[in-house]
This record gives sequence, C-alpha cells and structure tokens, in this order.
Amino acid sequence: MKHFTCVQDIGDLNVALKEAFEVKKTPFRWDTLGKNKTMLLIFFDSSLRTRLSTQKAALNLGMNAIVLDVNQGAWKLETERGVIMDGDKPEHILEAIPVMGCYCDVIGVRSFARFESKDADYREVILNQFIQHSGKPVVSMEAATRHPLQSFADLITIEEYKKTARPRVVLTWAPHPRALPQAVPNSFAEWMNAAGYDFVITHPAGYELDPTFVGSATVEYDQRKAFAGADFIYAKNWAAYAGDGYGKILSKDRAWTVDAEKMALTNNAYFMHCLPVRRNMIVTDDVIESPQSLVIPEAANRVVSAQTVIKRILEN
Ligand code: AN0
Ligand code: CP
Repeated sequence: MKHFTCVQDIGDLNVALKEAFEVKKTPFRWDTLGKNKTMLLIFFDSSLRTRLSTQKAALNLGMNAIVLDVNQGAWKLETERGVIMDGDKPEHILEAIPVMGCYCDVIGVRSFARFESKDADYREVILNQFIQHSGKPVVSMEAATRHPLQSFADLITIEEYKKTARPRVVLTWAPHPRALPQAVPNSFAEWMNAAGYDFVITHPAGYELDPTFVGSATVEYDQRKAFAGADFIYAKNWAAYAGDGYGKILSKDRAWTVDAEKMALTNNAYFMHCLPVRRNMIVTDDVIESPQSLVIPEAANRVVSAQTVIKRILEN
C-alpha cells in the first residue's frame, strides 16, 4: 500500500481484518519496523481521537511522531494556484507540502470539507496536493469526502460484536446545530457495502448522500421502519449534499435523535458513533450510557486501524 485514502487502498477486507486482529492481539510485535522513521501528522482541523490514536499507532511500530496544527503556529497557507499573495497568507501550500515531505517518511493529513465549493471538496483538492507534492506515502486522517481510518475501526468493531455472519447495519442521520461534512457517512457506507452487510441508510428527505457512496444500500426515509430488526445503529449528522443545498442545514428535528424508545424497535442493536457526539441532539444520555453502546471500544479500535495501515505502508 502506498497511500491510504479509501476502502480500495486496503484491498481484500478479510485479509485486512485478519491482520488488524493480529495487530490488536500483539501490538508490539513490529516495534522495530519503524525504527528511525518519522510519522508527520498535519491537522487543518481539530481532533482528539485521530491525533492520539494515530500517534500511538506510529509509536507502537517504533516510529517517531511529529504533530503540526497548521492553524496554530504555522504560517497561514494559500491553497489556490495563481493567486496574487498580497493578503493575510504568507505561504503557499505548494511550497509547504514538499517542505513537510522533507521532514518525514509518512504523512497523515486531516482536512475537512470547506463547503465553499462542492466540486473542490469532492475532488479532494488538499489531500491530492499532498499525494502529488509531498513525495511521501499519505494517510487520510479525514479528508473532504472520506474518513477511512474511522470506517476501518468501525468495521473491526462490528466484526468483534456481530452475532450473525451478515448483520443488519443501519446508518441514521441525527440532528446537530452545526453543518458537518459527509466524510464519515460516505466512508462508512463505502466500507459497509464492501463488507457485504445488510446495509440501510435512513435520513430526512433532502439529506441524500452522493449515490457513488450509497451504492447498493437500501435508503429508508422512515427512521422507525429502518430501525426494525437492526443489529447495529450507527448515528451521524451530516449537512446536505444534493443540489443547491450542498453544505446547508435543512433540519434540526430532534424527532430524529436516537433514544431508548427507537432502540427498542431493533434486534437489541448495538449503538455506534465515531465521536465527538452531542448528547441529547444525536443520542440520549441513556442510550450512549447503555451496555449496548460501543462508542468507547470503537474509539479504542482507532489505534488498531491506524497501526494496520501504517504497518502496511512501512512494509511496502
Ligand atoms: C467531524 C465530522 O463530522 O466530520 C469529525 C468527526 C470525526 N465532527 C465534528 O466536526 C463535530
Ligand atoms: N472520530 C474521530 O475522528 O474523532 P476526532 O475528530 O476527535 O479525531
């Protein structure tokens, strides 16, 4: 594996899962693989889990890790080519990226959708600039349209807890006060379809995701119907994708909040969310605190997904 940006990059999922469970069982077995190698983690956006779990993964492999918050202490970066740089941005990303590449062996990048241009977001302009100009393997730590380290950790978690070979997994939209990217639901859909689960997406009208990511999933507009018989409920907010609504909030309807009454419609489903989560907007206190809640094991598996990915890059 050279770069890691989407499900295709990991290849056969059964092979990847087997490797992930070995990493989970014996995390320090490859602690010299990354000797004298440096992992650079570049954050254009905030993070708790990704920042800590990806560093931990690199350290488990014997690497050094350097973390840079671009918006705190680094020069503000111009990202568009051809701009006369007489404004507030002293450095261009076209110099900054190759410079960063000089200081490391693997680069992780977090850069969310900006919601300024659907086209620029869905072309993954920032992530692709890192791939083109850094000269180093690039790991997406959530880009504009995907969050593959999260989805890989979600898949590992479902494999650990599922009670049937092909569980019914339901991705449900839930309300949030701010406009959030589609990266997590897009990526989750991409990985669930690749895993071949019975996969359902439910959301209010207007919140349709890019059909490329929806793929073979069933779309059910009635959340209660979608919950019936579910083995896993995966909640997430996202802003609108379709048409002129791109990046807009169309609803904050708390009738879509995941609560105990709706969980009772499921097949005693587990509750999942990538975190950070807004309690009593996305999910009620009692559901997230219930024994069926997997939010902490899911976050713990972020080290496993990151370590499996970085290990493969180092072995390449
Ligand atoms: C981000 C998002 O929705 O993409 C990160 C999730 C991992 N969430 C927020 O900004 C709250
Ligand atoms: N789930 C996740 O990626 O969390 P952070 O935004 O805190 O990294």
